[in-house]
Order: sequence, then C-alpha cells, then structure tokens
Amino acid sequence: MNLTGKKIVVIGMGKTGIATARFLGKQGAKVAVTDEQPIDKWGGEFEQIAKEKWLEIGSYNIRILTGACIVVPSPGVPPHNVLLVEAQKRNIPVISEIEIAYRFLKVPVIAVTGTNGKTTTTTLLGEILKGSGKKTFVGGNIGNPLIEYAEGSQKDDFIVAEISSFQLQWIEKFRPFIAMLLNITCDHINYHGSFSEYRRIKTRIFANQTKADLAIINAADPEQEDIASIINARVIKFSSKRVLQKGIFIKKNNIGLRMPGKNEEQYPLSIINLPGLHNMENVMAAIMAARFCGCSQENIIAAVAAFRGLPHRIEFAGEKNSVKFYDDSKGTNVGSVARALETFTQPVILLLGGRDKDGDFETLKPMLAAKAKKVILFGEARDRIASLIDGHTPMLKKTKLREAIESAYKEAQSGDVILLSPGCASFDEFANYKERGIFFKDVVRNL
Ligand code: UMA
Repeated sequence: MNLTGKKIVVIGMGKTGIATARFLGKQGAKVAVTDEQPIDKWGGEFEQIAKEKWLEIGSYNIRILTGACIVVPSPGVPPHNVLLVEAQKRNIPVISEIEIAYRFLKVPVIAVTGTNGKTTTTTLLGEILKGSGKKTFVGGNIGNPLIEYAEGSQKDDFIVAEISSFQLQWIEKFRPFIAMLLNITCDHINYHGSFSEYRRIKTRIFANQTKADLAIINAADPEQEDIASIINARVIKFSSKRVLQKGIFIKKNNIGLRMPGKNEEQYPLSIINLPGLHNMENVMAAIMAARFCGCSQENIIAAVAAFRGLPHRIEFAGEKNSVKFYDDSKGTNVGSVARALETFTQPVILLLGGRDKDGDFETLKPMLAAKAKKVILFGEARDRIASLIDGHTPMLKKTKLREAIESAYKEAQSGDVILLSPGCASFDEFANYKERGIFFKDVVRNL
C-alpha cells in the first residue's frame, strides 16, 4: 500500500485516530485530521504530532474531504456519520485502522470477536501462547491499536487481536489466519442501525479467510447456526451444550477436544478459575486456537489454571453481613446481563441502568423471573428499562448508582447476591465502565 503524497482524512482524535495519523504521516501521506470535539478535548498524545509538517487540522465539515484519497474513521464514528456518508457518495474509500495496519503486518493475526468475552478470551489466549514460549503481541480493541504495532519492529510469532464490530465495519482485505466468533447477542444497535446489520458485520471477521485458515465458531449460539455455510476457512466448533464429533466441547467434568485421526484430549473443568458457562466457552475457544498454534496440552493447562480473569467481569467485590457483591460493570449489553445472572444460584438483587444503547431488555424477563429477587434501576435508562421488564420481578428506581447500591443493600438479606451488571454504557455518570466498577467497589467498601 503506497501512501506517499496521498491525502488521507482521519476522523476522531482518540487513541486510534492519533496512532493512525502518526503512522500515515510516517508513511509519507498528507494527513488531515478532524474531530467533533474542540481540540482541547483531543487525546493527550495529539501533542506529539501537533506540529508535524504532514499534518493538517481540519474542521468537522465535508470540506475536509476535498482531494482525499482515503478516509479512516475512528471505531466510535458510526456509519451514518455525515462525513462518512459524503465520502461514500464521492466514492472515496473508507477503511478502518485495522485494515491499514493489516496491510503492513508481517506477523500472523489471530482475531477474536463476539458480543461478550472478547477481552477475556484475547487475554487468556495471549497468556497461553506466551506460557508456551511463543512471542505474542496482544492488542486491538483491548486498548492498544494494531497500527501502533505495525509501526514497530514486529518480532513476535503471533498477534492476538481483540476486534470489535466497529473495526470490522470498514475492512477490505483483513484476513486473520485464525478468526473466532464467540457469540452474538443484541448490542450497539444505535451504531449499526439494526441487529441483523450488527450480526452481518460481526461475521465479516471470516470474510477474507481461505481454506488455509481456521474459523472457530460457537455451536451453541443460535445466531451462528447458518454461519458455517458462508465461511471459506476450515470451521471448528465449540459447544457448551453437546458433545461434538469434531471440535471442542464440555463432557461431564472435562473439556473434550476431538480431531479426526487423533485421540480425544481432556482438560479438567476444575482448572478454570472463572465463573459461568460463558467463560467455559471462552476457554474452549482459546484452547482450540492455542492447539492450532502448536501449544502443548500441558502448557495450555498450566496457563488456564493460572488465569484469574479480568476486573469488572463478574468480579467478586466483597461481602457484608453475608451479602456478596459482584462487579460486572463491563456487562454493558443485555446478553452479558443474562450471562452474569446465569452464573448465580443465590437470590440476586440486580443493579441495571446507565446510558441506554437501545438494548432489548424485554428478553431478560424469563431470566429475571428465575434469578432476580429485585431489580434496582438507575441512570438515564431507568424509565425505558422499567417499561420493558415490567412484570413479575419487583423494581425500584434510583437516579444515581450510589443510591442504587445503598438501596440494594437495605433490601438484601443474608445469603443474597448484589450484582452490578448494568446492561448499559456508563457515560451518563462515568468516563467509562472501569471508573463505574471502581466506584461500585468503593461504595461497597464504605457501606
Ligand atoms: N468522534 C468523532 N465523531 C464521532 C464519534 C467520535 O469525532 O462520530 C471522536 C471523539 O470526539 C473522540 C474520538 O473520536 O475524540 C474517539 O474515538 P473512538 O471512540 O473510536 O475511541 P478510541 O480512543 O480511538 O478507542 C477505540 C475504541 N473505542 C470504541 O470503539 C468506541 C476502544 O475500544 C479501543 O480500545 C481503542 O480504539 C483501541 O483499539 C473501547 C470500546 O468501548 C474500549 N469498544 C467497544 C466495545 O468494546 O464494546 C467496541
């Protein structure tokens, strides 16, 4: 990809936009950058490129597209954004940061996507590969853009990349040699426009794979039932629900891995230190990819057993008067709330709310009836959620998360679980889900 002298417009000056602009500038492109926010709100790293000769700071207006050869939107810029719509009208190619990075990568890419479990699976797979003596870079949507890696010396054996639907929206040739789709449930509807579009974009992770590549899919996910037929790569399935003739699955107290012509391998479930069936699925997907990369069963078992999970994902956050608190602040969609509820056998008081992403909360009703003793709704989304889940489960509404936690504790009895699994974004009250989770733990500590 020769970028010398070309005008490339980068929209959004957060982590991705700044790293992309820097990379393109180094490649000899003329980079025009813009953002809907005033310049003093742009990412702190912008200072490092602010005075470069190749950089032009443009207004957030279609005028910036004049003479552009390519437009690179940051992941958070939705497809209906005026600049993107206009660029397409003018036939200016719109491509994502991962696409540009891919064109310059020399290290094989393993890509992990799914509505939930991406970060856990990406991190675990990275740990297994590293524990097996393979030099590995872990990046992508997890927090460090792939384009930053493309800029460096690229000395690793593998890249494990967490990939979001936002990043897949504008790929062309992006072709991971292993791609996995963990699950698809309703999320990001306000960005993609509909669930079917979101689902279509998720499956693009397999779009450029060939028979030389591997696609790992979830046999227990109803949204993936007909997916194998559109994949060119070799397909291997994982299942938490049934034993497979070929693939990886749960069988009694073990994970079984069965491949044609090979003895069945067994990995005891007791080595997994993460809660819930969904995490067993994440572990199975990671094991499958690791075996394909040549990791031994012994090294895989050691790495899985050492992995303690990540913060804010059904994380135990303390106990007061025999009431247990769990922080699932990363549970920002309805599917993840269902998965979190599923993991508990005790009565749950659920804290649900924040900034709505047009979630299909009505689908939670059977799960709430089975698992939740009470729902405390909070934040901007509280009224909409209340109207969608109205029924058997008692509800309370509070404005802020602090009040919600305090009232949950007042309502709780010994043996109950108080679970923050908000099913919404945090931006009505917090900078991000991490800040919300830390706040939750702080309030719990001081109850
Ligand atoms: N902006 C615009 N116009 C818009 C939207 C945003 O100009 O229409 C500007 C904002 O004013 C801001 C900048 O774009 O200055 C932010 O860009 P961004 O939202 O794409 O954020 P980045 O800092 O580049 O972070 C992105 C991912 N963010 C999103 O996908 C929203 C990060 O994932 C990712 O870690 C990072 O790239 C590195 O790859 C976060 C995320 O929430 C964690 N991801 C979603 C998820 O996991 O569910 C997909």
